[in-house]
Amino acid sequence: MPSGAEAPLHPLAMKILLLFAALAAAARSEQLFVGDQVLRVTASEEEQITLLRGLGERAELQVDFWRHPTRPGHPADLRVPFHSLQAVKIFLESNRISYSIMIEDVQELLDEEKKNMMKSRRMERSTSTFDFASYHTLDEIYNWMDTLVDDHPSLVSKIQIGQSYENRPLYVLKFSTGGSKRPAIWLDTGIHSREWITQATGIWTANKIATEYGRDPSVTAILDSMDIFFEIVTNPDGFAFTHSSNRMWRKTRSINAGSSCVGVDPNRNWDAGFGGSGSSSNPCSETYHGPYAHSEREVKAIVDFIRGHGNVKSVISIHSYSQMLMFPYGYKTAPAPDHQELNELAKKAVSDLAAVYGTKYTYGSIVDTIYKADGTTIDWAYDNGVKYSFTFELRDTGRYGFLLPSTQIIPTATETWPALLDIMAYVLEHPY
Ligand code: 0X9
Ligand code: ZN
Repeated sequence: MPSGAEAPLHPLAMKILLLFAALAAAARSEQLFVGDQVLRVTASEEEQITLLRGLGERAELQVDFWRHPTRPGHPADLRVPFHSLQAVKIFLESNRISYSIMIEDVQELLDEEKKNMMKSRRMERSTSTFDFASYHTLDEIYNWMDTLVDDHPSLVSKIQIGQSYENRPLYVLKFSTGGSKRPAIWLDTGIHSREWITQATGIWTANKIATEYGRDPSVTAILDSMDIFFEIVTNPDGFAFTHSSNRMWRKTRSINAGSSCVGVDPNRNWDAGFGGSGSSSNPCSETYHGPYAHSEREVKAIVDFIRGHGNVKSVISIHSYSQMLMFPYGYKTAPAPDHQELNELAKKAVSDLAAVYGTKYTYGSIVDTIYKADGTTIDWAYDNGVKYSFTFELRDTGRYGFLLPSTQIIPTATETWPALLDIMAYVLEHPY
C-alpha cells in the first residue's frame, strides 16, 4: 500500500462498525434524532412572526430554533422533532406560513458525521498525523494543542485561564515572539458548543498562524509586535456533551436552581445590556441569560483574562451559521461610535473572503444584521475598551446549518483566513 493511502473498508465491515457505533451510542444514552427535520420557514407578515415565536414557547413541541425569525421575507430554520412534525406542519399550513424541508432526517446526517470521524481516526492512526479535515473530540483537540506547542516551542504556549463548570481546564493558545503585555488580539471559537465548524476552523487557523510566522510577511509583522490569544474550545462542557449525549447542545452545562433545565447561553451572559429583551429569563430557553452577568465560569474566565491583561485591542468571536461578519451593537440600535470604521473594515474583510471561493457574507452591526441580542461577547468587549470587536457567523446559510459536513472544514477555514488577517493587520496599523 502506498504511504498515506487508506485501505478501503468493505461496505459490510462499515455497516458492522456503524451498528456497533449505534449500540455504543444507545449504551451511552446518546440522544437520537431519527425522523427529525429542519424546516425553513418564511413569514410574509409581522403577524406570522409572532405566531412563529409562539411555537417556540410551546415546550411540548420542543422546536429548536436554529435560526430565529426576524423580519418578513427573512427565513427562520426550525429543527422539529419527529413527534411534533405533524403538529408543526399543520400549524404552519393553517396559518399560511410557507416552508420547505432543509434536512429530511437529522439522524442521517449525524450517522454520516460519525462515520467520517471513524474513518479519519483510522487514517490518523496509520499516518500519525492530525486530520484538519475532520471533526474531533475534546481529548483529541486538547492533545493536538500540546503537539502544536511542541512543534513551535518558541512561538506557541498553552495557558489555562480557568476551569469550566464541570472542572475541565479552559485552555488558551498564546502566540508570542516576546515582550510583555504587548497589544493583543483575542480569538475564540466554540462558545456555542454545537457550532462544530468553528472549533474545527479554530484548529486550522491556529496551525496556520504557527506555520505562517516567518513566511507570510503579514503574519510575521503582526506577531513581531502583537500577541494572539486563541481559545478554541470555549465551552468544553457543552462540547463534550455534543459528543457524548446530544449533538445539538448549545449552552453551558451549569445546573439552574429551581429548574430541571440545564445550561446558560454563554452568548447572552456578558455584562452588556444583560437581561434585556434580546435574551430569555427562562432557564429552559436556548437563549437563557443566566442568573446574573458573568455567572458562567467559561465567561468569567475570559472577562478576568481580558481585564487582567489590559492591552487587548481586538476581540474576534467566531460562531456559525449564516455567513455574516458583525460588530457592536447587538443590545441597542444606536450605532457604535466607531460604526463607520468597523463597517469599512468588515466590508473589506468579507470582500477578501468572497474572493477565495465566492462565498457571500453579509455584514453590519449585530442588531441590523441579525437580531437584537443582549449580553454578547463582543458588545461587552467593545464597552470595555476593545475597539476592534467582531463576530463571525461561518458557513453555511442553512443547507446543513450546524451539521456542516467535514468536507467543508478546510474550505471554510481557508476563506475565513484572509478576513481574519485583514482585521489583525488593520489593528496592527491602527494603534489607539
Ligand atoms: O444568537 C446568537 O448568539 C448568535 N447566533 S448563533 O446561531 N451563533 O447562536 C447571533 C448573535 C450575535 N452574533 C454573534 N455574536 N455571532
Ligand atoms: Zn453561536
